[in-house]
Amino acid sequence: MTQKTAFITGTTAGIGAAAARRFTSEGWRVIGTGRRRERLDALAGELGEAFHPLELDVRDLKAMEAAVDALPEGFRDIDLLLNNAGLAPPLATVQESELPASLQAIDTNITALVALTRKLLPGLIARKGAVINLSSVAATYPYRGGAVYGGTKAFVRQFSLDLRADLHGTGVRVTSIEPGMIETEFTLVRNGGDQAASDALYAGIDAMTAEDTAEVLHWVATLPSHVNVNALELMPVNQSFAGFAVARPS
Ligand code: NDP
Ligand code: 8X3
Repeated sequence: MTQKTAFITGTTAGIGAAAARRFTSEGWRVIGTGRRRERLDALAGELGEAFHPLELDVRDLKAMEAAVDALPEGFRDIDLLLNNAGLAPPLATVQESELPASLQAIDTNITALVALTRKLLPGLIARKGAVINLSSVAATYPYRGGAVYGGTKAFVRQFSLDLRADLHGTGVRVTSIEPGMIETEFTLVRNGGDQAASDALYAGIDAMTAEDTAEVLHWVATLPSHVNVNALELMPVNQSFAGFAVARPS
């Protein structure tokens, strides 16, 4: 079997790091991005020659395109784009939210994802590759304080489905992965580095792990090439649904 190559954004933590480990352990080459150089170096030390680190803020579209154009021999033929880098602004109603945090999430979760996908599509079409996008249950189930995050993930879900239509007949597969609670640095970032708040959210619920998610991502990527998973929703058993909120103004 010829060695395949995955381009994974956000490999310095959480799902992306676990996916980089999982795909390289299965014989793939992985290009992994992130802003934190020391974490990329540590991962490169761990994974060896199969891993090509790219220190990159995905919101810097020019730098991202230049980095793709400068990929070394052996990492140019990309079979899988895993759009994983992303974050949530702090939980806040829109009326109480800070605009810069919202814009950061929109730029990262939407703009960068669209730009990188567009950049890599010619090669993915030529190789009949695949695109897997990290959406979220927040794309489908609204919750108070999550409008911008949920909005970005609804975009990712719909973009994935429409991209399938654009790629009709090319053999390129596209999947929207829509998980619930996975214990990563996601909540730490959302809460501005408050480890206690993150620990409290995940305490006692047996949340999904980054490795659980990497298992699903690898499964989707290695299904027979005539099978397309359009969208896949996942939750830990201990997370489900709440009812509608009803106000009774007096
Ligand atoms: P983590 O915070 O653990 O990891 C996020 C990764 O994204 C890091 O590697 C970070 O790298 C990278 N990243 C963030 N912003 C940028 C940027 N501007 N440029 C480059 N890289 C960036 O979170 P998760 O692993 O949990 O999240 C991964 C994806 O999964 C996200 O899209 C998230 O929305 C989604 N998701 C997460 C869920 C969860 O419960 N954890 C549930 C559903 C979806 P660095 O900071 O080094 O740049
Ligand atoms: C985040 C999923 O369930 O933590 O994408 O809001 S959840």
